[in-house]
Amino acid sequence: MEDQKTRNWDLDGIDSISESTSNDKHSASEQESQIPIAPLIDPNAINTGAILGPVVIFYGPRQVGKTVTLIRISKFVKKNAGINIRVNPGFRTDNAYPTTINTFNELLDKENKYSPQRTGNIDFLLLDYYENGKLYCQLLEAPGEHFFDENDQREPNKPYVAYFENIRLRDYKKVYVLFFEDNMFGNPDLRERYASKAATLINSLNPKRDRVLVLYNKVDEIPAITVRGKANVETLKNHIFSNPEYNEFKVAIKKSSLKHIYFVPFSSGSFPEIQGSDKVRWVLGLDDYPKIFWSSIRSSLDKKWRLFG
Ligand SMILES: Nc1nc2c(ncn2[C@@H]2O[C@H](COP(=O)(O)OP(=O)(O)OP(=O)(O)O)[C@@H](O)[C@H]2O)c(=O)[nH]1
Ligand SMILES: [Mg+2]
Repeated sequence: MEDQKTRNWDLDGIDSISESTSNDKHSASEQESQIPIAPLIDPNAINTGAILGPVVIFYGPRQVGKTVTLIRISKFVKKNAGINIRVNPGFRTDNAYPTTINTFNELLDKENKYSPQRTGNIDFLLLDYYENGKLYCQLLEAPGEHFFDENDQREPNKPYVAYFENIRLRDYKKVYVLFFEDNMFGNPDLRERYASKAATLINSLNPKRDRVLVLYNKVDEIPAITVRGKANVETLKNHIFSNPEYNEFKVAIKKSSLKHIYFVPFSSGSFPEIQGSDKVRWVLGLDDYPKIFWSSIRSSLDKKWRLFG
């Protein structure tokens, strides 16, 4: 695995995410002074053989909300869609993976009080979604810099890490969920470079086995595309396509022979800051967003591609 020096993989992160930590033993200043340095993951500890497909890949940079979305959609499908969820136990063989599994399971079952602000220990995992006892699909979340590293000047041309290349080339069915948010990176140049990398990905896909879903996250923060609290898909599309920074992305989408590309506005809720604390409360949003996201995933996973289906 290359260049993980800035990885925000904080194994103490659980302190800020579980309810049991409301008597947090760290003061805010202590927490701020902790500079989370990621442990390097040995590439040999990543077992892509655990991916049988179809796999839904959460593709997006750091902090765009992949982990929070993973938790939100998982809570929704578990409660409303009869899906049984298991963190795939064989995806990583490093010593930190059991903590990842426990943290995810804890977040899935508990009512979250705090936003998983330091989601480091649940940043890299494979979920198995079972329906009627059969594996329906898998969801992969990986650290943002594995897709686009805003700290690396080579972007958008930085090569992907080896395990992701391996997944990309495999024949199982894949749905790439391309994450965007408003004012991404707070930097137009980075937005353009990220969109360019996403465009290159789209151009490289195989319409026979690949699907794309564009997820525009944190729409709770964009009154311009929400009407009566709900985001409108056409407004969202215009919002993306009218942005010159996303021109290359727009061209790739328009030229693509991929089957239907879904545009999904998304919000996991709202995240009000708690005064005097470095924590952010997570007020779970309405089910509308995960409902639409889930039905778009299902539609993307055409029946004939379903494993055992
Ligand atoms: N307003 C708003 N904020 C959100 C939403 N989802 C996530 N966030 C915020 O974004 C932060 C980052 O979310 P993560 O899910 O950790 O981001 P990530 O993409 O997994 O980041 P990496 O694991 O570093 O690649 C969270 O701590 C939340 O404060 C949302 O729906 N709305
Ligand atoms: Mg994450």
